Amino acid sequence: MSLIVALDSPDREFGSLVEDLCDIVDGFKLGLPLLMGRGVDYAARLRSRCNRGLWIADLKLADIGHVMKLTTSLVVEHVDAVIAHGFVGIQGALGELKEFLNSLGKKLVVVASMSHPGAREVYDKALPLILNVIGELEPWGIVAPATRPQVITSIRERLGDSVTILSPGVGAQGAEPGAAICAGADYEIVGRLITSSNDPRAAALAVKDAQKQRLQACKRGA
Ligand code: 3DU
Repeated sequence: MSLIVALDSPDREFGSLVEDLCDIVDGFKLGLPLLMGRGVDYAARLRSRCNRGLWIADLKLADIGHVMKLTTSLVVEHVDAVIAHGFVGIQGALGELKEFLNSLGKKLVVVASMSHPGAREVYDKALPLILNVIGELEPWGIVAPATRPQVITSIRERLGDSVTILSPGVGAQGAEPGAAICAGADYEIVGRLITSSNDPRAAALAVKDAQKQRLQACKRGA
């Protein structure tokens, strides 16, 4: 199963957690509070504890291309992929960022929609426009909400299999492990359910097990 762990808290020491989870997860997503609180060098220190899987800087960029490139350049050497918002569009923004990341052999992940309830207020209404941007830009990956699997399914139908879909919202935000994968996602992103556990390795293994069971059930059409 495909599991990426979100590390967000700036006042936690995540080194041993990363080491503990390294052989059972598919990567780590580093949030802005962590990167701002601990500094970008912390990303390198964490990565030295687990040099496998996909490492993502969740910068949630939404600016002109010039500034998004400046921000990205501060951390990009320590990660494989960077997350940006889709609503800023391509010209003078995501197009420049994608070119910059391509030149470094790094991946661009674009937010198509979000997992919190307020995403219905604007994001859901803007989804067709954002999908136009994504369809034209062809980023490596997109973010779509595990909390609303029907959004994932409609995005997968619209964009096809070539894009990688990463879905946050599992656990603390209410989605059950496996629901997003059943709906068409490639990875589920899980933060607090694992990082706040007394035994993060056992929590991650439980998520993987639940994903497997859910996927078997949805393949049977349950
Ligand atoms: O709720 P959790 O603790 O599992 O963390 C979810 C992570 O995914 C967190 O890093 C957050 O910034 C990110 N995320 C969303 O929760 C929702 C989105 O739509 C996009 C990213």
